[in-house]
Amino acid sequence: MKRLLIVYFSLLGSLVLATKKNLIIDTDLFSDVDDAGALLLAATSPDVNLLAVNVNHPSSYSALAASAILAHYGKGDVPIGVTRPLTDDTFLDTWYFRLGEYASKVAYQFRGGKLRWGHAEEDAWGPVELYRKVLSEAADHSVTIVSIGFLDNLSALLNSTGDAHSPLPGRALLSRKVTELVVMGGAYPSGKRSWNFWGSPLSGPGAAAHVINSWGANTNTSDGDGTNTTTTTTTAAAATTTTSTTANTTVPQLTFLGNDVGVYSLAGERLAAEGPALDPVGMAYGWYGYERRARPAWDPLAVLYAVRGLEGQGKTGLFRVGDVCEVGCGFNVVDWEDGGNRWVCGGVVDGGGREGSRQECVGRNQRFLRLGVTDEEAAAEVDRLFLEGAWAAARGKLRVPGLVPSTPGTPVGPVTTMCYIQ
Ligand SMILES: [Ca+2]
Repeated sequence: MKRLLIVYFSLLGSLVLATKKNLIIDTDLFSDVDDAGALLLAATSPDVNLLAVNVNHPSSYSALAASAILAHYGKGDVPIGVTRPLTDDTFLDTWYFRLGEYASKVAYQFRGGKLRWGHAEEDAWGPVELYRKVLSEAADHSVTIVSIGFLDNLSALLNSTGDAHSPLPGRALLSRKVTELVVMGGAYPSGKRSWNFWGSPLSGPGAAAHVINSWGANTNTSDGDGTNTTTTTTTAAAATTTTSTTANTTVPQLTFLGNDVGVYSLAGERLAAEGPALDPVGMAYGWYGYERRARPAWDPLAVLYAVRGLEGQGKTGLFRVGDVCEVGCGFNVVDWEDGGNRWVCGGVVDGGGREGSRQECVGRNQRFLRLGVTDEEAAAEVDRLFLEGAWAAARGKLRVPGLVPSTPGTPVGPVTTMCYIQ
């Protein structure tokens, strides 16, 4: 009997491991507090194997706050990268003069994890090297990347060349190891100046346009950005690996979560009010929110989608695939000048990425999401998981792995003035 039980629990353990999602989070963690909420969810979800966190805002406080948050929730061993050159900038709300700064406070008051206070430069990985190390060590097609900020780190990864971690160039390495990239940003079918697509202090709209416009494009001639990169072929037959330096060229799924998914799902107020007294993310929502601590849940919802996928779509699922194309597939195009975006439908279009190019949507593997529940239900689910994760960490309890069913609770108050810093 004892032996049977050992076998049973071994099998159970295998199943549990098999259901965990390998996540890498790429976050700005600076100008809006929902990034902190997203890290809370990723760090406390029993369904996540958090491989790394890359920070795409070049403030040392952003990196240190990520380290502090992960350490608080028991994930202090997760490696952290940050884009360079680092500054000691802190957030100042020059739009509304009502939003507070939280990153430096979290970084100092809850310091811990991989990065020592005052040593972000020495302790943090370069984001490209961290990507390359973690991806090279992962099983093929086993990693989900969640981009909840600017796309500079991902753009740099795509431009990277072989190194000690892998002989593959960046795009080929990503195509081999990543199964899905989830990008919070844009509006669908079209929008202007989505923060994550134009607000990068390092590149403006350039990084977002590079990553998105070149995703799964026919790159026999160019990426659509004028830069020649690895040729990607979208046919399954061509996906066979022939040498150690040849990529499995399957194009990973690229899923967008736009402004509408989360803008009216206000979360964080309950965590700040009902969570543990010394919870870094609950306090961050308090510091950030001025008179209201609930914020649009863009980034936490992006993490939730990355973990759950389209589970329960059409029934109880939080998300469904958006559809604006009458025929065939579509893909996203980001304007290189202003970061606006538009969803292009159809089989073949002219000038999809840049003038003069002909680009197909087939094989680009892109889609965008809509909420499958009400805004209030989505917010309630985020709040519920915030509280569950924060209290579990505070009490030092282990949570039972397994997908947690949605149980929408009390909506978090009315919508008030909000801004579009994501
Ligand atoms: Ca963000």
